[in-house]
Amino acid sequence: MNLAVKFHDLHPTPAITSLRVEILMGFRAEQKFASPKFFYDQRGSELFNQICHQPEYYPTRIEEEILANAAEDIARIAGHEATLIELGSGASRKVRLLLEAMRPSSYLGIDISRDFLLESTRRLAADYPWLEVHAACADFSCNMALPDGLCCERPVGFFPGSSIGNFDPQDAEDFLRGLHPLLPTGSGLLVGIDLLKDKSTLEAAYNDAAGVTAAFNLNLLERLRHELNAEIEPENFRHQAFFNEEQSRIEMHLVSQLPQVVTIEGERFRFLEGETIHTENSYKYTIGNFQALSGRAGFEAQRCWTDANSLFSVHYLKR
Ligand code: AVI
Repeated sequence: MNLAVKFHDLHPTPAITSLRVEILMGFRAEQKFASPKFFYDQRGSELFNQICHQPEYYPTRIEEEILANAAEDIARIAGHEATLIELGSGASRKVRLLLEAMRPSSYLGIDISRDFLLESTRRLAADYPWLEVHAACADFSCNMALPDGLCCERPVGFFPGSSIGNFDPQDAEDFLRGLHPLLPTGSGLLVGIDLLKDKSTLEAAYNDAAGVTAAFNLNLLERLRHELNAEIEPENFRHQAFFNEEQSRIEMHLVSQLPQVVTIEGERFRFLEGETIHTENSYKYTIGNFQALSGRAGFEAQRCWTDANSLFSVHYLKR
């Protein structure tokens, strides 16, 4: 094990307990649903990483372009020697675009997928020997305190990828408010937000031709089979993603291809043909709508960077 990464297990067994409780609750609802945070087991995290390289999935490519162009500007506004805290750090790829310009004193990656987190923070520590690297396995959608022993004088939050778009707007506001203990008054938060745009570009991004997003969505059912001993056949479901204009969100569903009964932990769930499990919402904002939302949550908009086609935006907010 590379001791260069200081690992903090904030919740020893968060995922499995909440997986069981939350999946059963979601399957009992009239519109069956599952939280998108359950996509991210090891395989799901790998598939998400592949999604980010699909030609139709513009958010990653464009956000990286914005971050690379704005890195010096971001460093000027966020300052040097910060503790950079990445929420949902995944492959810890985008942060690399900021490290040389920002020269933070330490980095804390927080992610729900333990093995994936360890792998990516170890790589980061190896590539940036001057950086103190910490990793914490946690569900960042729950209120969280900093790990003991992490000195955090100048915290700067980093929440890229428009992951905040996976919360309903009210939950997004509550989530930002919940970051106050982590980011005290005066600290900064850098957030990536996908922007509202034409339906065809949005729908193509969630229906890539190579079928990676479909595999990512269906992998949730594999996870239920392996971790909850669910009797459920992934091939009896298909991926669906569409833009709901009224709600300004992409919705992802798993559509039952036939009338069927699935069993989870001995409980039976009946599906009609065409009935769906709603697995994800991905809200799309205008710059003004997002700034208003973050303002209500106690974060003041300081700067916003976007690309030439206004596909994506990166915001620096101040507490
Ligand atoms: C992580 N999150 C911001 C992605 C999104 O675009 O909502 C997850 C994703 N789902 C399907 N493709 C990507």
